[in-house]
Amino acid sequence: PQTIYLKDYTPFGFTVESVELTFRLAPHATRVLSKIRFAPNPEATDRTFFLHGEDLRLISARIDGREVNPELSDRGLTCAVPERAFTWEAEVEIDPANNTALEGLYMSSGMYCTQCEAEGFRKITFYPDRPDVMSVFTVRIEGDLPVMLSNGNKAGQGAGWAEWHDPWPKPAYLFALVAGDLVNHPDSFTTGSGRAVELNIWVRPGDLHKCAFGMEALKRSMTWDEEVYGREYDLDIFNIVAVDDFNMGAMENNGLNIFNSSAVLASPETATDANFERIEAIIAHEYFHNWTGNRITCRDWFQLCLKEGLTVFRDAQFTSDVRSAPVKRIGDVMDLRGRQFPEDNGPLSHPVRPESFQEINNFYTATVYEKGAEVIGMLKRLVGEEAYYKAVELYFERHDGDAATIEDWLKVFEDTTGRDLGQFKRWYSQSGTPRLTVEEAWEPGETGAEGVPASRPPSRDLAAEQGASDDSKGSQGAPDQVRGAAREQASGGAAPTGGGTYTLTFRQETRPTPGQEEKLPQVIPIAVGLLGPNGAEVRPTEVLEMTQAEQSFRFTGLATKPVPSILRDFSAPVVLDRSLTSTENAFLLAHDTDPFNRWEAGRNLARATLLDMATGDARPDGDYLDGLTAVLRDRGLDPALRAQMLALPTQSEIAQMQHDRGQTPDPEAIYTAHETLKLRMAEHLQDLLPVLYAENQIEAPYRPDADQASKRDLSTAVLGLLSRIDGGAQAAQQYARADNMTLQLSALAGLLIAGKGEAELEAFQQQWKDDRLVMDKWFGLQVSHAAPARAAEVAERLTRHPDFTLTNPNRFRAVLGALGMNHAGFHHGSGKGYALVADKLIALDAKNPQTTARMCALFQTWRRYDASRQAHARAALERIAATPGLSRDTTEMVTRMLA
Ligand code: HT7
Ligand code: ZN
Repeated sequence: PQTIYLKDYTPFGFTVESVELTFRLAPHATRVLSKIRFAPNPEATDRTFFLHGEDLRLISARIDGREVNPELSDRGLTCAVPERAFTWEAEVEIDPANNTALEGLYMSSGMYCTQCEAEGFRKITFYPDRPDVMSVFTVRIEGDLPVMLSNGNKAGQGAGWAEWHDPWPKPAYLFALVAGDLVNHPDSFTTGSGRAVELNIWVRPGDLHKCAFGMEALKRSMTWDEEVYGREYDLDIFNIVAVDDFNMGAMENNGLNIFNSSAVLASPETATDANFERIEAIIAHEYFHNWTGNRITCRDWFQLCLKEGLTVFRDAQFTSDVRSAPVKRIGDVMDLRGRQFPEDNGPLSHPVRPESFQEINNFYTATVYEKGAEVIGMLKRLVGEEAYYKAVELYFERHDGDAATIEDWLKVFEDTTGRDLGQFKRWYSQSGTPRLTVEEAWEPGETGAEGVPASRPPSRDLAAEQGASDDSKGSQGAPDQVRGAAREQASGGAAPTGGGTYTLTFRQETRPTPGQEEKLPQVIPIAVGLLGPNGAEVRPTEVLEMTQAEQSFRFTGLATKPVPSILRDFSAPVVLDRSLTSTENAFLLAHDTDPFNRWEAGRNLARATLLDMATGDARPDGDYLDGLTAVLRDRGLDPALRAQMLALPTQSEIAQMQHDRGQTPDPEAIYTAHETLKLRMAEHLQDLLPVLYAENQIEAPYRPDADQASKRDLSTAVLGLLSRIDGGAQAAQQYARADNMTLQLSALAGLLIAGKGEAELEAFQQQWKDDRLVMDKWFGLQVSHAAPARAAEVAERLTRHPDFTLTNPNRFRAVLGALGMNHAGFHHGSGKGYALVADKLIALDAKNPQTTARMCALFQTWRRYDASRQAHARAALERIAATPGLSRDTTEMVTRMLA
């Protein structure tokens, strides 16, 4: 397969002035007529007229009305064209009903729908299918279907036809069409400048009761983007459509967002609190793309993080504003560590802006999205809140209507702040997770605390020996909300001052990653606060700007040796390699004013305990259990935060830590340690658990808001532990009275934890057999709760269930994805987990390469394990690689993992 390089970018030889498309819909023989006005592009030198096109049957082609005979290949066509503007017309035939790849125009549950990002439009008609070719589209849809939608505003409709016109020039990847027997949940929104916008969520008739929450989330997102970023919606209508068969979460097509049903449909009876929160975030994400992605798009696919990193960052800001900021931050960091860190430190490692690819669909990754968002967060921290919004304003002003690059993005920050972001740019080009080590030094003042006048505030210098002593740099980052709160709490008592100096010396190192042996120092914003020995904060958070491989920062004027709280709010996507004693962690768990680091301290204790337990028969650390008890008792703490404190590091996180320390993880031992620790926790907390459970029951009718969800989060976490010591009694009671899916599912999980639940599983199936989204939960739950030795067997049995199908990615992920996430089950010593996943991926690849390739990543950590497991995993990967006719997508993934 061909490799495409960022460095080879050249503009297309022609501009596209307008696009007119006519669709004559028929399941197996849809005709697509295109009329495209091309003109020579003055900015290009290469005038080769190549149009992408795949799986198309060309019926006819004309230039300026005259029949032409283009040269066809399996990737597209070339044709001789005039050296002036001309009109290209083509008619092609496609087969949506047989399109199981879910790219281009396909059918799902009887409706037509499209997915064009990244390169799906070329399966609809011949076109320069690249993001820097933008044009105005007019679309006519002909067919015998009640609802026929496309991008932009409605231009007309009659019996058997509808016309749409999108006034905003867009690349082909944002084209969309939907047609089917759909019903709508309507609403409206008035923009800040007073324009009325018609809003609709379109669904299959039986799903109309599941739209209300999504609609409210949409309106909240529209308001938020106006208030926070000053961005108004720009069309007369905004349509969302729910589709059952969909490769990812949702797609931001101009004015016609298409959603995986799981990312928009929700009712209290069928969706959990986590589902509601995810829906709110995805609706916001797709809506925010209207400006960061659509109005300003990407010059080429290497710039994907320009729209995705920024939009993930924006949706996280939104969630933090409408829910709890610390809970959101902790959740995002867990996700980053669980998905992005293994990617960044394994065979699939690539920079936030990759420099080459074979199949772009393989680069919609945690690195591009989540690390890409972290990079924006660091930029904001470094330049400060005010400068950040000023720079983004300039970005919108300067680049509206452009297909832009990361260089354009960084330039607006350089122009507004006067900073040189040359070194910062390494975050975009250097792969791998930097590892930060820290050493501390304390020099007491000669006369101790009393020697310094109280009027002299403690201060911090950049150590002189580093040659850079611009003290203002470290305080450029304006406090964000979390740090503001920390400062307020600290002001309860005057900070004791003295003559002591405290020095933190950091070292950064990034290990080699595929294709990058040498790493250069990166700019790392390290948010630090200092606590006094009694737990009071003596220095509020400030952002230290590390730019060198090794760098010291000095804090002067301190009365006593402080306890540092480092990398507050997870201020950079790095591994902080700092071995604290359990007493120090317990101190931070009890006193840190930064909610993230307080959680992290508890997490450190849990990690240390699990590592000990996985390598010997050590007992749980007493400091951990006592600290946890104190936190759980603290009624002033958000219940959701307490639930996060109660959650253990995942088994794969422990495996990752062992691997980082040069040990070979044993999944069985880690599983046993995990199970044992949960049991010990339940025993230790046995008096408190029923109290917490009772305190967090809700009498009021179900609402998916943060207040209620937070209480249910804690009662769910508590029930999980309780089920280990009460034989599932509480879970059985909860199951019997549950009137919403959050309670029903957590009760079912509790029963499975207690080794019960057979009857309830059957009842659940009977109750929900007609609801695909709920049945996905039923499939997934059984696999994720299966004991390691049985997980592959359970998954295999479920793949023989009559409702299992390869054509629905949600169902495939529910079973095989859940097996991949069952750490000890997937990595079971028998190799059965690997073999089953390989079998199913081989079968899926023939139908849906995109989902197959994404799910191949389950194997990315295979080299961490022992020789026998490695042999099983290698055999599975080699079997996939050797499959005749394997897709380009999957070939690239397995090749990278086997390299
Ligand atoms: N921009 C979209 C990314 C995407 C996608 C979505 C659905 C199906 C296939 C897809 N390929 C790429 C989604 C987003 O980031 O918002
Ligand atoms: Zn996105």
